[in-house]
Amino acid sequence: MEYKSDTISAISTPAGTGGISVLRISGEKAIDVVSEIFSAKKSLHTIPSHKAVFGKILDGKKLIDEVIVTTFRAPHSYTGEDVVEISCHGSIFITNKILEMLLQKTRLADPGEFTQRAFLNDRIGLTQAEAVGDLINARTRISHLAALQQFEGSLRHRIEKLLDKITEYRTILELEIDFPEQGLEDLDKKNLKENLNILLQEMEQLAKTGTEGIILKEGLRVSLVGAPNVGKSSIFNAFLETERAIVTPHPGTTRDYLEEAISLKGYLVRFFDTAGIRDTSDDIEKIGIQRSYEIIKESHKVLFIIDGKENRKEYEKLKELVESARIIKVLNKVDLLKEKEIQSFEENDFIPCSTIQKNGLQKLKEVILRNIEISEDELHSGILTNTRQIAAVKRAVDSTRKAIDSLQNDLGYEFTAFDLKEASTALEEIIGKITTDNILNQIFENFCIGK
Ligand SMILES: Nc1nc2c(ncn2[C@@H]2O[C@H](COP(=O)(O)OP(=O)(O)OP(=O)(O)O)[C@@H](O)[C@H]2O)c(=O)[nH]1
Ligand SMILES: [Mg+2]
Repeated sequence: MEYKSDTISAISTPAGTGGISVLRISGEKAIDVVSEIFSAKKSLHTIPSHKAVFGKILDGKKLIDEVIVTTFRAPHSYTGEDVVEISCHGSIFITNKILEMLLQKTRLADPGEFTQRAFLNDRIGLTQAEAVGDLINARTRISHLAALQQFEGSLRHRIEKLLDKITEYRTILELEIDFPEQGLEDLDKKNLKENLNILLQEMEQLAKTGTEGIILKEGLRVSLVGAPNVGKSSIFNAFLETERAIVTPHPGTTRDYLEEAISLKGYLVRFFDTAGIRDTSDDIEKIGIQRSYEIIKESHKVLFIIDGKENRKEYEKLKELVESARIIKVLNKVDLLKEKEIQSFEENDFIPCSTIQKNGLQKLKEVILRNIEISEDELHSGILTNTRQIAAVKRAVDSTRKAIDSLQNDLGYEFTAFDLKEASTALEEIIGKITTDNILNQIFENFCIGK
């Protein structure tokens, strides 16, 4: 990627009014440009790096604000270039006015451009750069932990270990290709095969972490589904602990789906309350039900709710849309049912609850989190958290499988070496040893301006 070394500036704090706002300027001219509009006891040029100074921002002779300015001189800054940060009063007018003044001599930063420069200047690795975006977006304890782990380099270490192994096996093969007369002993070949199989397992293990990693970051999607009036919206409200959805005794109350997120034991869980599923001639309700189906298909978990009737037809329909493993069967309104009736549903794996008596909801929450809880040990060892990383590891897995096949079928060591090189390339892409403009654009376009 072509490195643009011009000086950039941006507002780094969110748009709106706050106690303070921070503007950031990075590049060769950063200190010069700020000096021109900043007046303090000493010139910015003489102030040591990493020191904050108090002064005034002036537009000509007109006072705009009293501010604190901090300089970070290259290479000891976030981007590796000269960086200046201006903390001003958090008024939209003041912040925009200062930005406008800066933009007369600098360019507005692209989204993520500060972090992109940090990467291009070797201040941080690629997985770390991605983690910066995740850190900013982390909304719960676990997503914060996952982002922090990646930022600290856990994923990079895990990938580097795999790469070391591949290099070792490639060296053995290259030696054999260059000096065939020495001949790989049968024992060595068997050994190599075993090692490649272990490597494959380790890669598959890593690939598997991606599903959980994405859930940690983007949230577990849980939909509440069932016939009208069974209490979907009531359960939705109970989880959120607010009266978010309208609840009435009339079937067909919820027309369009509602989405709200909560943190369950530190996990981000996104609940979707949907329109009750039934045959209807009402056009609006039909569209709502169609949307329910779409939500169901994209859910990680589906709570199939009934209120004492079998609802066999609805359940069969649901099974056409999602695999049974994702369905959690719930029997609501148990306050209206007899003990015997409840028992027979329990025998069929229904979890009993009542939003009126407020029981069974705790158990439901536990079942929702089942199978997605990730141990902190696993988090520390480095997990995949986005589709780019997952796709690359899958390519590495495929290439390693091919390498094992070619070795098994005696196709020639060149083939095995070639496949292993492919596996290496795929893994190197993840940690940024190999990058293309495409990869970088994909990573940084999701950032906000000012980071
Ligand atoms: N007895 C009893 N009534 C309940 C319980 N949960 C909900 N209800 C009542 O059942 C009725 C329907 O509840 P909703 O939550 O609106 O049901 P829904 O499944 O969202 O219905 P639609 O939006 O029409 O599909 C309301 O009158 C609720 O007060 C419960 O645990 N026990
Ligand atoms: Mg409803």
